[in-house]
Amino acid sequence: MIRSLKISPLLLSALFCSLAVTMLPACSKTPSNTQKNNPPDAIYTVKGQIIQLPDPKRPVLEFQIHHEPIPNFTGMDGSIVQDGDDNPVGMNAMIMPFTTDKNMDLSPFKPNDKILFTFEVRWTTSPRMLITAIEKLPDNTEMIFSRPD
Ligand SMILES: [Cu+2]
Repeated sequence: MIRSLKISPLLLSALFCSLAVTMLPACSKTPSNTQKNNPPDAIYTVKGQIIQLPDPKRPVLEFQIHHEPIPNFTGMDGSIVQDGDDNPVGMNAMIMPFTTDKNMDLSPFKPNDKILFTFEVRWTTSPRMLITAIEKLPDNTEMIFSRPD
C-alpha cells in the first residue's frame, strides 16, 4: 500500500532548513550550549501545538507538544521508520515530551499555542529529544495531525 504524502510548502521549507542546519550552524536560532561537543543523530523542524508547558518548580510536568507527522524521521539505525507493511512513514503525529535548553525562554508561550520548532535527536545520550529553536505561529495556522490517505 502506497500513501501519498502531502507536504505543505511551510513544512517543506522547514525540512529544508533542518537539512541546512546540519551544514550551516547559522540557520539554527538557538544553538545549544550544553550539546556543543555531542553532535545530534538527526535534526527536525516541524509544526506543533503546545499541550503542556514545563514547570521548573514541578519537574514531573514535561513539555508536551502535539507534533505534525515527520515523514523523514529516522530510527536508531539511521533509516526512515517503517510501518507494519514496510512502508517508510517516519513518525506519525502524536503528543510527545521534549526537553528544552535551560537557557530557552518559554515565558511567551502558553498551552494551545501553535509553534514551529526544531529539535535534535540523540539516541545514545540524554536528552534524547532536545528543542533548540521555537517560534510562535499565527493562531489561524492550519495544523495537520492526521496522515493523508
Ligand atoms: Cu513523536
